[in-house]
Amino acid sequence: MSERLSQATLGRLPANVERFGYDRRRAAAGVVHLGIGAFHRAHQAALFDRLNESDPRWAIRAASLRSPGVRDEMAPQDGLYAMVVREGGDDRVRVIGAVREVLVAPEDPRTLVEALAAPEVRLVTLTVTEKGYRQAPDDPEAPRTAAGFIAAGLNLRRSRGLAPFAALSCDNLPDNGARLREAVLAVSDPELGDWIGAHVAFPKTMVDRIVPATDEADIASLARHLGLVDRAMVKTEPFWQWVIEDFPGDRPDFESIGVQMTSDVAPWEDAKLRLLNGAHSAIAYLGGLAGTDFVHQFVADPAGRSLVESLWDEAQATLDPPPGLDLPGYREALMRRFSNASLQHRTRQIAMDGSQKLPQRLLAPIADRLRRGQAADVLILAVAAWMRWQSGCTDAGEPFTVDDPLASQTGALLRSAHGPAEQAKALLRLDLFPRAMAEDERFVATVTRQLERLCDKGARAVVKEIARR
Ligand code: CS2
Repeated sequence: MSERLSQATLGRLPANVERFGYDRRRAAAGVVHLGIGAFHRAHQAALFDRLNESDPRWAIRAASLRSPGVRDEMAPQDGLYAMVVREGGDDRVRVIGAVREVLVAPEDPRTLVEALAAPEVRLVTLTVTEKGYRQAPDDPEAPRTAAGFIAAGLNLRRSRGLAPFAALSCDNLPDNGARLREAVLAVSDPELGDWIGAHVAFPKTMVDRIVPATDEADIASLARHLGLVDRAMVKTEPFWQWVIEDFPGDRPDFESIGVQMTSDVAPWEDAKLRLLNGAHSAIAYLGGLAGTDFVHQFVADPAGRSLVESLWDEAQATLDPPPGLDLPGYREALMRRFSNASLQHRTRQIAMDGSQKLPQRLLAPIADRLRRGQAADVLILAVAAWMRWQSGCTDAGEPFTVDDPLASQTGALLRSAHGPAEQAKALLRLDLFPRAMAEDERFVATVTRQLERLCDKGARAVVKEIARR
């Protein structure tokens, strides 16, 4: 079987496959999305697919800022793909029609700038991952980065007398709106900067849905179900959440699709980053070192589960939960989400780009606890596990490539040091560690002790010891 899912083959889908319920050709493309990965396809695009049923102004023109991979998968399918929602051996499949086309920025930057300046565009959204916000300054005349494209698009709109769009960062960073605004202003000339300052909204957002990378087995099993091949499919869990700082202007009726609009995203963001993502990173490094392939396997082991609960006890005490967030209930739901065995979420996937993730997930709650004179042994153990991960070797001696923008730097620092104490000290020189923390004696002593334990006994034994405590 090799025939693809597409507009022409839609009619052949089995009856139990749900599909978009609006006329795609008549929907206006009110959104440009930068960075079309699996997360976007399973979160925002799937939600806007619902939105278009009542207000067909929110089709998406998406762009890849780096490679043509996603475009090459989606173009032969007319932008269609299936979202497979998995839990307990039960798969619900919906074909999503919200993505109109995929542009590849490096192939044709002008077309993307023109797309950003199209009159019907009201909203520009981004998922460019954490490292997308730390790129070198860009040139709006020949943009390469998300910030560069946004500045160039806004500049063109201003010169044509068009209203600006709102720019919505959907990446897992605290204060993501302010970071995006800063990055865009850094590449704008003063006049454009003033216009942006006066007219452009950069709302803060919190996004949540677990979306493991699709593999060939997923594609093959969906093909058996659909009778058609879909190389752009995504798999995900039933849960999703999106909290957006409310903003003025012609925006989608977010409330109608279940998005939470608020004046204060920060407490939602902190809870999600420190509980969900913090635990994810701990599982990624401790599990990865121990040879545990999947998140659900880590929490199926009582010792792993108890480690996650201890980490949450430490992190939870640093939170100031927003009204409406019941932390014990949130933790219980999270543990259920992590236990979802049909997702097959790889620890290696989460381990990626740790240097960009640690500050908001682990170092921020550690700093809060140190400031209050509280111990943070489990959070610091997770940092030590990240340090050990930088050696590129599991506890069983299996080598792997450290996938991180700082990998060559961390590799060099480790090679210059002998033994865990020197290694910890060397890595603490990296910018990602706030100076006050790198010089805090309690922190240095604890991270060194935890790294020594990991090197001596291996991650699995250390996790067991902590569970027995
Ligand atoms: C994960 C996140 O890969 C990772 O770093 O922690 O992608 C996580 O699955 C999402 O933030 C869930 O919303």
